[in-house]
Amino acid sequence: MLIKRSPDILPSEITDEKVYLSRRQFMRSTAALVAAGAVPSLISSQVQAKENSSRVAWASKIGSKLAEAKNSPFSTTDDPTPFDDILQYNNYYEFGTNKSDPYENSEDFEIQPWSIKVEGACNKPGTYHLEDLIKDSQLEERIYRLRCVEAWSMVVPWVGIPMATLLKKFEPTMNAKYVAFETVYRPDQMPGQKSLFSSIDWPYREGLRIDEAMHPLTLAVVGLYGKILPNQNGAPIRLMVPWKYGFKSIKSIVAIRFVEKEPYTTWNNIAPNEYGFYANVNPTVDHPRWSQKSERRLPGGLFGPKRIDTQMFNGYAEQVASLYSGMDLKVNY
Ligand SMILES: Nc1nc2c(c(=O)[nH]1)N[C@H]1C(S)=C(S)[C@@H](COP(=O)(O)O)O[C@H]1N2
Ligand SMILES: [Mo]
Repeated sequence: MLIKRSPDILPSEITDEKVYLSRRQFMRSTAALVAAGAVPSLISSQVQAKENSSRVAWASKIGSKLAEAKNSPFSTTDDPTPFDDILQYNNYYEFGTNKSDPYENSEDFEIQPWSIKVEGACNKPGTYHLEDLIKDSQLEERIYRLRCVEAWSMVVPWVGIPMATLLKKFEPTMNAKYVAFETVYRPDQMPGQKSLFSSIDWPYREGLRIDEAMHPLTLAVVGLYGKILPNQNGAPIRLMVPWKYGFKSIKSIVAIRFVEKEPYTTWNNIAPNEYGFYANVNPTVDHPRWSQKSERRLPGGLFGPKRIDTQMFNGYAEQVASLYSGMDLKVNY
């Protein structure tokens, strides 16, 4: 996601395979790979999400619902990535740009009380307490592949409700062609939002076409591995759109807006030629600076990173390809 090269991004993430292999001459030993974080599962022991009183309060509100989450037929049979890796290898620039920063810096982030402001083309705008929005809904566990635009991927057992179930509560009108989402702006708890070097115009914003937002695969996530979402993964509520690059799946949502025109979205605004509004996972359309044909699946193996082919729509083509029929996906990347 970075515009300029930064040492925290592994060559494997941002360069094509050929350049990557030649750079690897310099860091061939397993020790060097471990130090560089290429094999996170080796360096992480059993860590837990860091707790604070607001998290304990939230867990006491929805813990029993999480425990009753039902399995979903939409889950992949790919091996889930270990909890440790999901907790410590994150993109959440509000807490810093290194992969371990969100784990390190989000301990004091407060997730209670939490409300969401709903605006725009709907019959039920207003400010809603999060618990009121999910208390009547059955939670589901959905094991999804997550493919970052940086060419790494994980498999995550999310817990949530269909985004459609959430959005329908607000009764969107015919003018709701898109849905815009916004992350909380709280610089006192989010050091990245105070950084003078940030290229992001806070708050982080994302958006979907209404049919994408209402698609049965699109999830409003409140949990992970059966627990409330860790702060670094977007507590207390985030979006998950499994067929799109990870940056679409915005974290810690405080605003939902139904709009008529394609909304402002953070990465598209920073570098429109690199990060499209659609951002569908597509191995046939390379990022201008690296290939999207394959990805590094976390965790790595004992002897190095695990590279696998990237699938069209991240493997969800059967369910979502029809959303884009007639569209040129090289133009609408
Ligand atoms: N608010 C916010 N949401 C965000 C991001 C971010 O920096 N800020 N990063 C995105 C990117 S690039 C990815 S790959 C995923 C990572 O989710 P994870 O850390 O839970 O694996 O979150 C996305 N959502
Ligand atoms: Mo990402």
